[in-house]
Amino acid sequence: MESKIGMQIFSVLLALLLVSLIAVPAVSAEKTSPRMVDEWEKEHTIPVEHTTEYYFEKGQLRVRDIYSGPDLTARFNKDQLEKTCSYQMEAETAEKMGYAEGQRYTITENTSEVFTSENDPPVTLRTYDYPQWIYEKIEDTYHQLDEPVNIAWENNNLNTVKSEMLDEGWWDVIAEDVYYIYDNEWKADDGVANDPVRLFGGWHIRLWQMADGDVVGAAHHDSAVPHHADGFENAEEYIAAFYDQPDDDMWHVFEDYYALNNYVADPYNNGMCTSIYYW
Ligand SMILES: [Ca+2]
Ligand SMILES: [Ca+2]
Ligand SMILES: [Ca+2]
Repeated sequence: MESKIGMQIFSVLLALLLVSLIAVPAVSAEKTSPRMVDEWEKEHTIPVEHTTEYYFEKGQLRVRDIYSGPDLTARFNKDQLEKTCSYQMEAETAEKMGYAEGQRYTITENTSEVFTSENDPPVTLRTYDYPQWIYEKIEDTYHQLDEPVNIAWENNNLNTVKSEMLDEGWWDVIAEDVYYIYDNEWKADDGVANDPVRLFGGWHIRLWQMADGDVVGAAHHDSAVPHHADGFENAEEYIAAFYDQPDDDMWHVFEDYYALNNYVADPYNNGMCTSIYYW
């Protein structure tokens, strides 16, 4: 009897935990931060209304993000910018997460976001060795995310970098929303994660091979589906440690080594990128 009640309490706690994971709105991280904001960023910051719609039907959770506002319309000549992501999910899981079949849930926030067009890429007054931020593509615009580049492999290649993660049992073919950096051109990421789906969360890094021979990564911990980053600094450390094991003779890890001026308050990113060398 006692254990049955125990199980029931456990189930309720689990359900509450899942609901609380979902109830955290997937809003952008804190904008007011000690980092210096470049002129280019200031010029491209636009006040917008951001609406997120969640809709679960027939084993699929659809998340639709819509950005709108007069400044956005004036700049891009569109009423709104819209993007939809879909996640496969059992009805039972969706229900535990608080999504009822056929029901629409909506969250709206007023925010200021950096948007640009393909031919108007980010420029910084100071040149950094690596890109600072990553972007999502919405229709034909690029939206700067509060997601930093936080690991760099000097003079290396994507497959060598990946091999240390694959050795840990990580996956190269994963479900992910493709994001971009600007490196003389807009480049799509190649992601690696500890779980291909990360239904209840997981570790994930997006990687890019840069034109100058370096590899850069945006490491984060993903929340449960629908994903948003709920950790940066912890993921940077967790992944960097794969290159600093007793048998990693050639790798040399310098934690928080390069100032990239991309501090994020929440989830915390200290603005210092970890540099990893191979020699
Ligand atoms: Ca991949
Ligand atoms: Ca290793
Ligand atoms: Ca760091």
